[in-house]
Amino acid sequence: MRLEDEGATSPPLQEDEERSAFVKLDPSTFFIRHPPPPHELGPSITDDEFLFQTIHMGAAIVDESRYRISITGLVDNPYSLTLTQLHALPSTTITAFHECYGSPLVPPTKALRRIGNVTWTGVPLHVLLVYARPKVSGTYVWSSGLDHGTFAGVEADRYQKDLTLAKALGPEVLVAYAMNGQPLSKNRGGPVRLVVPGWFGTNSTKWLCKLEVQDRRAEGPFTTTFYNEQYPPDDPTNPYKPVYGVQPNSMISSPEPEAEVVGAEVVVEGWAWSEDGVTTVDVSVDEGESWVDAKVEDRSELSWQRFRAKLELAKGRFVVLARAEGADGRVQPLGEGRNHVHRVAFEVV
Ligand SMILES: Nc1nc2c(c(=O)[nH]1)N[C@H]1C(S)=C(S)[C@@H](COP(=O)(O)O)O[C@H]1N2
Ligand SMILES: [Mo]
Repeated sequence: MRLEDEGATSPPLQEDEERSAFVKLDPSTFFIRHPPPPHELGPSITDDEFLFQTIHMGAAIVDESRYRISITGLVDNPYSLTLTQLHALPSTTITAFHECYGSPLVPPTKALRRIGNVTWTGVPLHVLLVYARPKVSGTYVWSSGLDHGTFAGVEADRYQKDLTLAKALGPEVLVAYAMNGQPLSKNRGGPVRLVVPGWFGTNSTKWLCKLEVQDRRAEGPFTTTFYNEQYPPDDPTNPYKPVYGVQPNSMISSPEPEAEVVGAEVVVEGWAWSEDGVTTVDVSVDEGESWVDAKVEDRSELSWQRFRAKLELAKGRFVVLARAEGADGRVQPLGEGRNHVHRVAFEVV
């Protein structure tokens, strides 16, 4: 089915009509499921049960029979889609890393490695947007979820995010209804969520009910108070920047912490990722005095990339660290930063 076909779309909705599909929140407040430690994230595709979850105000239970996604704003052809209509459109599957930025309430100094790598299936956002015919004044796309409530004492009538129209038109951005081949669960954002591969998870709005073309950034708390970064903080010359693209990052999945490795040859393995892909990963056992170049697999779609280095080591205790360089030339910091290098202590016996 194509959007142009008869019966493929539904009429535009009245203001807030899409919200009638909201039933209730469960859980009804902030909820986080932490990822397992890096050495348990060895497989290329992360199982749902190993993938972190981040929910600010509660998870929306959605009445699928009432579900409508509204495509509106600065467009010449506003319309809406039922779930059946969305499912009938040609779909795409893409493999991509999925990373949470971390708490927007504290300065971004510590690495959390709230990360996984999964496949998403859905309808490319650009297909839905082009059919709506954005006006030339349109520069952003706002996305809204069916959840609402309070986060960190701030009330929000919806979870609302934005992305630049340029990113929104990229082939990788999906209005998704499946992850790893399974329908999206409630906590994962089902029945439908936005997925913005290459950008931090916060931009991938769950329980998606509305897409609007606009001529400015969204004005709710999740794009102004939260996830609008000024770092270092309190420097008036330092502008606020939206939390969009993911910086170069990596983590070591093997050896695992406190491992006893037998023999002189130690294989260091892990994952590296960044918005534009990772070109180089270097490994060091002397806090960056000297480096060994790891082999990095080519990027496939927006997947994380495996790296592997073989080290010849004497017996004793070591701390290994890995540092990724992105295609844009940025490298992970050794010290402070939300993408600082991962260190693993182990022993050669
Ligand atoms: N509607 C809605 N979408 C949301 C959130 C939310 O609280 N509400 N959390 C965001 C954040 S911060 C992240 S990291 C990802 C997490 O997606 P996951 O729980 O499927 O891993 O969803 C994003 N989308
Ligand atoms: Mo997040």
